[in-house]
Formats: sequence, C-alpha cells, structure tokens
Amino acid sequence: MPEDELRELQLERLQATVKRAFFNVPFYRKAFQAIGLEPGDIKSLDDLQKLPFTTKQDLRDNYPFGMFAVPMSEVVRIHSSSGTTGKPTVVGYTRHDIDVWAELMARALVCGGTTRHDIIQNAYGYGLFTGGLGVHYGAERLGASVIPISGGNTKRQIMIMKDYGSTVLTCTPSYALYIAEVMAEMGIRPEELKLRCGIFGAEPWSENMRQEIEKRLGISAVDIYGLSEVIGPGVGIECQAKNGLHVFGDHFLVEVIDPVTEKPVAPGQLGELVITSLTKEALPVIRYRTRDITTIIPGTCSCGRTYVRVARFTGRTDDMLIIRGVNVFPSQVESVLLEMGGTEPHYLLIVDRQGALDTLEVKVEVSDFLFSDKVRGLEELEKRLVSELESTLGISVKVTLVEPKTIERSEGKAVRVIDKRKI
Ligand code: DLL
Repeated sequence: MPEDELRELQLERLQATVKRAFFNVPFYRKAFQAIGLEPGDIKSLDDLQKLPFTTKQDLRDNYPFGMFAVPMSEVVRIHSSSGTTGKPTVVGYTRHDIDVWAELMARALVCGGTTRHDIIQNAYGYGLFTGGLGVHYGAERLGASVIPISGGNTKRQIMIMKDYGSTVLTCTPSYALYIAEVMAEMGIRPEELKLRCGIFGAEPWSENMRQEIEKRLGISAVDIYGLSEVIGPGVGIECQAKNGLHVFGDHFLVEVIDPVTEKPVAPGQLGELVITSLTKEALPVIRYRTRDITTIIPGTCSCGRTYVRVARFTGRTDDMLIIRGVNVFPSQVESVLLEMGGTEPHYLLIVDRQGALDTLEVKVEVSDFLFSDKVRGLEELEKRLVSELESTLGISVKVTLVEPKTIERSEGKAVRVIDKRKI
C-alpha cells in the first residue's frame, strides 16, 4: 500500500481504537480523563504522542479480564503470557481478532518465505503460549500443511521431520539449535531432510546465531516477533532481504522511545518499542511499553514492502544487566562467543555481588574437538574469550569453560541469565 494511503488507514483505525478503549475500558477512560484527553482530540497520527502509555503492570493491576473491551460472551479465546515474576498477563480475542491474527500470521509466513506447498513443522508450544496456535492458524489460513507437533520430544521431532518431509520449521531459535544438535548425534545430515526454511522468534538471538543455525540445519532462517499483550506472533517478521523486521502497519503503530525520558528517539537510535494496536477488539492496547529494545531502520526495503522496519532485538530492558554501572545484554555475549569459535552456542551469564562489587561469569560449553585437547589449548581459548568479552562489554569477566552438553537445553524460551544479586 502506498505510504500516504497507509497513513490514512492508520489514522482512521487509531481513532476507532481510542474510542473503543475510552468507552469500554474503565482503565483507559480514567487514564484519559486524568490528562484531560477525549477521543475527539486525536485528529492526526502525530496526536498519538498525546495518549498515555500502557504497561505490563496496568494489565496485572486489572488481572484477569479488567482490560477487555468486550463482554466475555464475545471472547472466544484466552491466552496468557509466560511471566516469570508476578501474575501472568491474560489476553482475550474475539472471533474477529482470531480471524485477523490468522491473516497476519499467514502474511508473516509468506513474508518469511513459506508457501501453501510447504509442510510446516510447528514446534512452538501449544497452549496458553501464543506461539503454537498463532502459527497454526496462520499456516492453515495460508493453505500450507501444518504438523501441530508442539515443543519437546526432540528425537520424535527429527523422525517426523525426516519421514513427513517437513520443509519449514517454526520454533524458538534456541530450540532449533538443540534440534540441530540432537540431529547430529543421531547421525542425520541436513541433506537427508527436506527442510529449507526456519521461522524463529519469541526470544532474542544474534545475527551470528542465525548463521550458526542456518549452517547446522542447512536452511534459511528468519526472525519473527510478537507478544501476547499485542496479539502474539505476527506483529513483525523479516522478509528475504533479512534486513530488519517489517511491522504490519495496517494493524500496529510503532514508536521507539527513550525509556527514561519517554520521548521518541531518532531513527537509527536504540530505544524501547511502543506498540498501539489498530484493529484489536477484545484487548485494544494503547502505546504499550513492550520493554523490547530495537531501532527503526530508515529507508525502504528492497522487497518493496512499505511497512516500517525495526532492527532485530537487542534484548529487553528488564534483561539488560547493569554490572558496575555498565549495561550488558546477553545477546552481546552470544555474538562474541559465536564469533570466536571453539565453543558451542550454549552459555549462561551468572551475575553476583562480592562485597560491593558486581561480578560477571560467563559459562560456556567447549566444542567437542577441543574438549579432548590438551589443557593448554583450553587455557588459551579461555584467555582469548576473556580478552574479547572484556573489550566488547567494557567490564572484567570471568570465563568458565564447561564440558559439552552440560548447560541445560531449551525447548522453548532459553534462560540465559542467573542474577544472584536478586536472589
Ligand atoms: O513470544 C510471541 C511469539 C511467539 C513471538 C512465537 C514469535 C514467535 P510472549 O510469550 O508474550 O509472546 O513473549 C513476548 O518475547 O516482548 C520479547 O521480549 C520476546 N520476543 C518475541 N519475539 C522476539 C524476537 C511471544 N523475534 C516477548 N526477538 C517479547 C527478540 C522476542 N525477542
């Protein structure tokens, strides 16, 4: 859609969303009234800035259904987010919401390189998590053949992948890596499979991790983004250019703000992604603070899509570790580890406090071929890793090399950090 037409559609949908929220959700009515704002004040897309933010805490405070804008008789599906702390956030969908979501996911799958001739092995978890059913409905809408295998039981995954000739794998990047590892253990080479494409998301992963997965599985891998509070997977996805994720602007408005000043940052600058839903009925969200860190990529994409692009995610503001005043993201560590070689992409960051001083330990698995090597080789690897990590992160780091296959594998979202300061 030409950009000016898209903007017109966005304004029309924004105004409808603001009205829906104001008249149907007491939380929004109160928030608007507190700053003397009425739905009629939203006259242009720039007026988005006048609207109040919504946070995860707001959803929690209205647990479970207080943010819904429709009576329960119109809600046909409930999902919830995998909150690690406090109550999970609960999200609802009307029949129309489910329909839109299926359409968006079908669109996302196509953008990521899937067609109706594909056999999609959907290894995202089915259940309250939005990954499984989100991809499932999109795959059916597209007309592809979907295998609803869900996460786990990795050997069976591989057997099915081989026997049924799955061509597309959908799961978290950390699980894709684990599948590749088990495949290698079973003596199955990527050439023996029909797999050609992977649509991975639900957690941060680095560009180096993409290359590693692509190599090990012999596929092309794209990044897909979404969050339950906004709809689930299908908010944005990379196209074949693999240069940023296209956000489906006819359904979501995005801003990137400085999380402290709450003002928009310039394109190309990192900040927190804020999303406003434009078509959601059951749970409209206005300026939802995702806590996900990215930047808007200026310019147009070679694929021709006019949607705004955001860069692959650096992490979440709440995953950002502040160690001796320095900001550290697990994805920075991942990038270095994969760049250096000699280790496996399985790692853990352990943060602790000794006296007044914060410490960072990076536990990483040594590659098989090195593990049986002489002690000297390992010592050298450790030294190189320490020096590279310290120069990238700007703080001192302890590296602990551990035996292959000793760090817990993930079948869903990987846990990369243990922060003992919080325990
Ligand atoms: O993870 C939805 C999803 C399912 C996305 C399948 C993609 C594929 P939640 O469980 O609510 O929903 O978690 C949302 O996961 O705020 C991000 O912090 C993180 N996340 C999701 N996709 C990506 C990505 C699903 N591609 C939270 N890169 C979000 C980095 C991601 N982080």
